[in-house]
Amino acid sequence: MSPTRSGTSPRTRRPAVRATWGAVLALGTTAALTAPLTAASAASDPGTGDRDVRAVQTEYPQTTRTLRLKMLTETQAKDNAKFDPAQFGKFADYFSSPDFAAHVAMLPTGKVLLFSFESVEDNPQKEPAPTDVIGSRNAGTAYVWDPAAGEGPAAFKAVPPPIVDMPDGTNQPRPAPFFCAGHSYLPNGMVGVFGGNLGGNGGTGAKLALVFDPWTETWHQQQDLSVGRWYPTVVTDAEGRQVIMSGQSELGWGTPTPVIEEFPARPGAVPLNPRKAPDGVASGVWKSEAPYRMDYPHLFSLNDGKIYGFGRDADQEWRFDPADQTRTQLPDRPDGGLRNYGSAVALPNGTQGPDSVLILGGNRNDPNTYRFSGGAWHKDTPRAFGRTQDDTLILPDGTLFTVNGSYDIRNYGNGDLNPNADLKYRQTETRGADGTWRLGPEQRLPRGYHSNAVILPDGRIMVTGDELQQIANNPDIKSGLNGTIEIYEPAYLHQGARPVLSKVPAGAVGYDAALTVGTTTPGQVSRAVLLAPITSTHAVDTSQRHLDLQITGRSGNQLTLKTPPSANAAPPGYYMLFLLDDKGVPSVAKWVRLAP
Ligand SMILES: [Cu+2]
Repeated sequence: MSPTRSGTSPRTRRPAVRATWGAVLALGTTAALTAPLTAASAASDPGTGDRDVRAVQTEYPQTTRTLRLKMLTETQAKDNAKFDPAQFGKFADYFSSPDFAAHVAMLPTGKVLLFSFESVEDNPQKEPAPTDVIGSRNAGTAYVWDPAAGEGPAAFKAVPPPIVDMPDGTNQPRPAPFFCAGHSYLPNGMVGVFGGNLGGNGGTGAKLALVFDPWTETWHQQQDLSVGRWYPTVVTDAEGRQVIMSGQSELGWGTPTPVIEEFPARPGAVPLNPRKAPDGVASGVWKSEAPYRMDYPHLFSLNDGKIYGFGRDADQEWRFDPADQTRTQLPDRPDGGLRNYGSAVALPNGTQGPDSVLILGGNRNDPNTYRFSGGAWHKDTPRAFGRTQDDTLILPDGTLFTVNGSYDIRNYGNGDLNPNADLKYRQTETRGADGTWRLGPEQRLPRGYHSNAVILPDGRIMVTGDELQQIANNPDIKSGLNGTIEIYEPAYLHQGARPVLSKVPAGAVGYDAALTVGTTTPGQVSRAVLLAPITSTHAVDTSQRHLDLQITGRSGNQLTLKTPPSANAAPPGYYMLFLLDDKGVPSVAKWVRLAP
């Protein structure tokens, strides 16, 4: 066990509790799902008589999955009946997906990229990820989901990563094992994915560098990074260069790399052309380092053009300057402890772009939130309870929405690799304009480790991820659809007629410039908001960003807006433009590309 680990790693620990769930679930009560279980419950298993099922399915049969999902569905409906959709929004849909979606990216085509790995387990009481597996079973998977196509297998398209021969000594080609990598957007709207898993040694960093082109829906391999990175973070800076920090190196778990790299290497130009994907492009090493003890730091490019890096350890907080590649120490986070996989967001700041960051989850015992602004930390309004593995999204109206969460890695409150969840973590929570939080409707599936959520251009929220719960509650384990997606409709979608954004310019728009757009509801528009798309994993989302745009002119069905003042305020790339009415109800967004 490495000293950098808290001792709770599912990668190295076996489950403390092994139970068969059929007998327990047959009781058909919520208590059965929330009570601690013992081996004594491993009784009459309806799956054991079936000679065709694989061993793992015998250990955890379909009947168990079906009953569990039924119970979660029923308790969700019952508990959510008290929430008025016009006040709290509602969970509106739930359907199967072909990917676990440990990683997601909202694409400027309107589709969503989902990627993860081939699982090595159908039994959710065992580690499902091929983290320690060496050879071809350590492989990546990827799909795009088209929300316009709804649900069902035809709404998804497989977009597997390139076949690669990893340097693991086996000579076994496989789809690139890019899971537990880091990612952010290139300024041309493509997704850069860096790092991955080489297998063995408790989690070993791969040097993979890949770019996904959302228009051709193809992957493009770049030159290897200089070090392996498993659990790195990537942020796009104001120039549009992707800065890559941390991650366990090619030597294995417990060897986080301090090396900072950027893509593409200087002096190469950043990719600005949406029709041209980089191929075989090199990354470059920074002159200063980022010596994070823990991986997946929260990185943000704020409106001073600097990168702020908030480590999970309270004393590992730094500011990085991409211009001269230097590092400056920031004050320690005041909670003084370790925050393990909680969310963080760069807070909306009018038309100027974010200058502060809110650190939220990561400590199940601490409901407080911590805001870094003006060079100092401030204890901010608490949520209802502490949770880890949560995702917090900035909605078009500037409110924050927390979804997902659990007790610890692969732990839902009843021990490692025990899918029996403390159901309080299913509750969503929203931070309103007054800065206070309130609990809202609950999601169907508890989703912890590897959970994700993105805001769709139509304002709905897609919730997905967490292979362990998706396996434990799969409506048909033989279907090949391993994951699930749940759709949440925020309260703003239950307020009646929405403003309409009818037209935006086809080409790129510059900074501090006039932006003329069309609307068929000019009298219903009081605000214009740019929202950066979300690409997230492991509660890390460096990309999301919220800016108000000044409305400088109105003429009939045309509005003139003023674009952000500089690339520091909003790095070059694709943004969703929403028009909002005076109640905060957003239009369906259209994509706008900012370019220098
Ligand atoms: Cu992971």
